[in-house]
Amino acid sequence: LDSVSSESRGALIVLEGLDRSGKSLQSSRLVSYLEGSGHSVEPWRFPDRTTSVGQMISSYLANKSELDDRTVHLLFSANRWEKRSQMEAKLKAGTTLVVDRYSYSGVAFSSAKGLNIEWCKAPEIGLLAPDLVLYLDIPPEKAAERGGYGGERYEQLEFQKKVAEYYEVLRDSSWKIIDASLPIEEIEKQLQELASECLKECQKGKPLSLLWS
Ligand code: T5A
Ligand code: NA
Repeated sequence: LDSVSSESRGALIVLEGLDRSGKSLQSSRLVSYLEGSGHSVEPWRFPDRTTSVGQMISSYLANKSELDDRTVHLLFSANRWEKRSQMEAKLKAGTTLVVDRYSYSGVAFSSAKGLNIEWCKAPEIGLLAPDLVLYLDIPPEKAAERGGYGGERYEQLEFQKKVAEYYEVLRDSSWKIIDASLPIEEIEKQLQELASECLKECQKGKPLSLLWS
């Protein structure tokens, strides 16, 4: 007999949404919830600003450096590729990853600048596909009213409206759309239910797949 692992893999759960839609807040709450339910889980985020590629991105986002649009796009993508093998190893070892932004941010933000969407998707091909994308849906005007908005390069209303349009184009069957203007606790509850369902599917043996399919 094949020694098929009886241990189930972790789930790749991604949070997406406009700037200030509540992704970071809900990611950390979801991680706490899953930990509390006895799962092995880690919070991840992109851009991962701790790597040298991530530092270039961070300086660009803070308007401390200028970079060509395509160059920045490829850096964001490279930042995911440099973490890919670690990501796969964690998932296969049974750890669930709750990831704050992923390839959908990469494509939506760069397309909103006017880059061709197929060109933007190309470098993401072969990265791990999320099992579940939790999209925090908020009107751009409402997000703009929230704390801290306006600090970084992309935090401008007109630009965020374009990003929202591209997010809509990118939706696929792994997406769940959550009304992000609801109270924090209500959103939290919905995410807990959706994540729990997703974990069950993964435990039943749902295979990992790759972008974009
Ligand atoms: N980007 C990213 C690309 O262009 N390409 C890529 O490939 C990737 C990965 C940095 C930028 O990079 C771009 C996208 C971004 O513009 P980031 O580091 O994730 O990305 O951005 P941050 O500035 O850290 O985070 P965001 O602006 O996206 O905010 P969040 O995480 O969505 O929102 P959060 O949780 O910090 O909440 C914002 C505020 O709202 C309140 C919170 O308390 C907080 O004050 N809030 C609520 N208020 C009322 N009701 C609710 N339900 C609330 N939920 C949260
Ligand atoms: Na955030």
